[in-house]
Amino acid sequence: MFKKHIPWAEPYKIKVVEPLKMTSREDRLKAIHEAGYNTFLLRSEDVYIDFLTDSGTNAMSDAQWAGMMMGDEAYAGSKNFYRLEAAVQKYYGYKHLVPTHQGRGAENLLSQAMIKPGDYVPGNMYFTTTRFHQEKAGATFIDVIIDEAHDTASLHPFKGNIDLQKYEDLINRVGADKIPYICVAATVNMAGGQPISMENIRAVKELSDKHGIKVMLDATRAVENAYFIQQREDGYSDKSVAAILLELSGYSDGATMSGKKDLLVNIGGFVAVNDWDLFEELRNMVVVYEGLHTYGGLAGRDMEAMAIGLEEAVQDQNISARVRQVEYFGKLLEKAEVPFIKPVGGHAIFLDAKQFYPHIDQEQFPAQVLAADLYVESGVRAMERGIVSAGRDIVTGKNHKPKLELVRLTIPRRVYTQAHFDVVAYYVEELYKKRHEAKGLKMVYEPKYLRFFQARFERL
Ligand code: PLI
Repeated sequence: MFKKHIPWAEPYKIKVVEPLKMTSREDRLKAIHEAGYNTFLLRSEDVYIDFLTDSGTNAMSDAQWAGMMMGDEAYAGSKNFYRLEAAVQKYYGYKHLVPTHQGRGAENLLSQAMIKPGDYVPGNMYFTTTRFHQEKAGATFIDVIIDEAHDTASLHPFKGNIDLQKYEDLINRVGADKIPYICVAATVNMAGGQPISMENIRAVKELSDKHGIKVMLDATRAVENAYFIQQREDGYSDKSVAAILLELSGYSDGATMSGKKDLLVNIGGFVAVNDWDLFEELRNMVVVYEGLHTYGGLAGRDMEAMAIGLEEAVQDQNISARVRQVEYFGKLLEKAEVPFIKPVGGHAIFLDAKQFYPHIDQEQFPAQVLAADLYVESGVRAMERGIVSAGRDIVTGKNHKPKLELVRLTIPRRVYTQAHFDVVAYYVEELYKKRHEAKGLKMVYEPKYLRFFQARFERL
């Protein structure tokens, strides 16, 4: 265990460096204009510090790079698949593994295998790709997260918890036979990287079992969730993160996984389940969408790096340093009195754009504006997580209007040092000082699917 009063440091040192490019304000004004005020459309070469995402942006260890040389690039039965399968069984406890190229590949397979048109899938807030695949398979997504998750000021330690009453009400309203599974995210990305408690997921599993509903975990950042349980929940402070992770996933029947986050790789994912018949269906489908069931769209070397990454990710000192970097950054912003979601989550700081730019109407995309302005101010890239990301209702075509209008400053694992956080915090504060000057945007191009990735905007 790590005592709060003892200074901490990253449990690694730097062996290879990648130079960063600094640009002028003029360069950045031109770049953001050309990118249609969408940070997803910037060229990475035009970015100074890249806090767009923690997805696939991890720095791998020397052991992982060495493991990549051990890639067994056989079409079928690669030894790296069996190594990954064993690691997933050991740390998550699921019986059967189907690798996929990344998380949304796993979501596609699971949604198609489990959902019938007219079904309902409850979840603790939505994630963009997850909800998309559920809806594409014919389900209606129902948010059953606790109300505190929508309140940026609430200091609830487990804002990712499911509201059991909301869940039970849904079961009573539509019937358990219309609910193939509940999708439980650990941590909850869109709520600010907020964890679910062990007590809550245990209760969710009990209620689900009573009604014959499966519990499917979005395990993308479950190691971070396990760390929060160790730090915040009674009875867990003496347990290892690995032991907590195993107990947590034990309250689910399977999981989809984006290895690009917790598992310290640049590409990879999987779906893992306990039920043999479901596994058979997934294993059958993966050959259509991803590749043979022993590689699922990955090279052997990628599976090896993911297996080694999983072993590294669950080490207490590794995950502690990961989350404490985010906390350090949060403390700097707190000192600057910038509005952001508290408590600080596991992978990112989420600026509260509604409070940052209260004069910009939600229909004029305050979070999109803030992400663009931060880039112009500093070369730092962040991501909109508000009305643009929320998209449109699949039936009515109307904009979803999420309560949370956020800009996510996401921390890649093992990539940046504390000095980078000092720099980013400085620029966020500078921008906050001139917040009254900001002007809204209008959307001039809206893609049909997951619009936030490619939408274009103009200044009002
Ligand atoms: O990006 P993928 O396809 O490997 O994974 C999709 C995905 C599923 N669940 C959760 C909670 C995610 O955060 C997630 C991807 N997140 C991205 C890309 C992010 O920037 O947060």
